[in-house]
This record gives sequence, structure tokens and C-alpha cells, in this order.
Amino acid sequence: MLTRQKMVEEVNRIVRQNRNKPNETLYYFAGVGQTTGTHKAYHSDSANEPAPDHVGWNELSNVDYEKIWYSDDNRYSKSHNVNGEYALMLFRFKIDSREKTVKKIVLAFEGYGTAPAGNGVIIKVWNHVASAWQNAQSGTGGADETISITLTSSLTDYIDDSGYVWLLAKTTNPSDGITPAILYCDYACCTVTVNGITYLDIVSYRDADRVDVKPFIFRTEFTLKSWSFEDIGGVF
Ligand SMILES: [Ca+2]
Repeated sequence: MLTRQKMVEEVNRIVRQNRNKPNETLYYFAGVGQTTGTHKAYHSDSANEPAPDHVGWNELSNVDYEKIWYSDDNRYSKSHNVNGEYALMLFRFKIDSREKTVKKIVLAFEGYGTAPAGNGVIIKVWNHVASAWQNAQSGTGGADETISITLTSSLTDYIDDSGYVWLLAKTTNPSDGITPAILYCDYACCTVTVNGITYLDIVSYRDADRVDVKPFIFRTEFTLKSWSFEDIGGVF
């Protein structure tokens, strides 16, 4: 009996790991702080759009990291008051999947920007091959909205050699030196979809012991539900 209990527990343990997200992984900042080695967030101010390795990026403090942990209307804000310059943020997501297995990346920023010439925020993703910020998306709100970038091709151009995907956010308009440009961020995340992952769950199980033989045969039947493999063509 003890053995059977352990078997059931083990099957449940394995299945649980495959149950929740068939082939999608959500990366976000919950629990991240300055000592965390995976995801990172930075702020800056500039008239331009600095590359991820620019020295002008400053990492968020632990207190400010907590403001972007969840979509909970607790927002980090970056205010900047120099004529012609923008308030900016930079997000680094560490992707666990091997880059050649990735088939879709969705980057999302929840927040907004304000500036004397108008509200709005612009987001872009870093192409490390072209060394350029690309795929701009924008919002025009003066209150929280979620803006996203969806990538489905040339994905290895957007996952750098360290497995990082970089997202830039900036106010659409700059400060005029009298009124600041302010960038507000409630939450940011990155969803990665990969090829070739199965989905498995237990529909039911029942004990079907045979006690008319000696020794008894302890038997448990599982009914499983799974999604099939996707053909990944042996490319990696
Ligand atoms: Ca938040």
C-alpha cells in the first residue's frame, strides 16, 4: 500500500510539472531584486534611445522593483525634467528555453507616460544582431494601458547570446524643462512560446487490485490526457 501511494504521488508530481502551461512560459518580476541574477529593470533619461549596455542605465532599487512585481496599480515612476529629454525604462528578461526552440515572444508593458506635449508611451525590443531598437508599439493614454510587441520571426535576433530579451519603454514626448516627462510602470512581462512540448494531465485513476491470486497484485489504472508532440524537424 505504501508503495502504491508513493507511485501515485510520483505520477502526480511528474504530471503537475507538465500540466499548467503546455508550451508557454511567463516571465515577470515578482520576487526580483538587485541581487537577482535573472530579470533586471533599469531607468534612465535621455534625448535618445540608449542601447542595453549603455552606462546611463541605473538599476531599480529593491523598493522600486516591488512596484513592478504585479499588475496591482502600485507603479514605479520615472520623472525627468530636462528640455528635450525623455524618461525611460529598460527591462531584461532571462529566457530559459534554448533560443532555437522559441516560436513566439510577446512583450508587454502596463503603464503610461505624461509630458507637456501629450500623454503616451513607446516600447521597443532590442535586435542584438542589428544593434537597434525595433518593432515599436505605442499607447496614448494618461492612465494604465497594456502595450505589447509580438515577435514570430527572426526570433534569435531578439534573444542575445546570454539568453536575454530586452524591452525599452519611454515617454512619447519629452520634457520641456518646465514640466517633467514622467513614465509610469505598473507591470511588465514576457511570454515565450516554444515548439515541441507535450501537455499531460490525469483525468482519473482507480485502484484495480487483484486479490484472488497470491501474492496479491496491487494495480492502479490511470486515464491520462495529453497533447501530441509538434514536429520540430531535428533542427537542434
Ligand atoms: Ca505594480
